[in-house]
Amino acid sequence: MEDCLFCKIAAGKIDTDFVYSDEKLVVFEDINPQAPVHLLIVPKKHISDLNNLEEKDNKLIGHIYQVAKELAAEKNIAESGYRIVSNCNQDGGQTVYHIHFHLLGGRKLQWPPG
Ligand code: IU
Repeated sequence: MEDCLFCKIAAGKIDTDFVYSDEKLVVFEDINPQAPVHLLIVPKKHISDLNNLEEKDNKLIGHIYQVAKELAAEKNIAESGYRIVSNCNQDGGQTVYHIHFHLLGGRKLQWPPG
């Protein structure tokens, strides 16, 4: 996807400090953090949103949660708690149409979300 911002970031075409990266995904700090810890976990594969997730992506999604868990421990929020969020479409608050997972923590998060 040539015009996709997160594809470009994941491919290293836009200068970005990665907190973590491997062959399947990259992780970087959200440009507009909503919590003391706010990381974006972004697969290298272009999937526009959760509605377009396929069965063959299940292993990737499992890997994303494993990496999220490890990063939460590294950021010292594993014990206090944290949240993984993937917004889908307009009502879900999605603004970037390349699937991603917000890892939020470092403060008491409200529920229900706004
Ligand atoms: P959303 O769930 O699609 O709204 O999440 C997109 C996030 O990407 C949002 O939190 C933005 O602050 C963030 N972001 C970014 O980190 N860097 C960018 O260049 C852009 C958006 I555009």
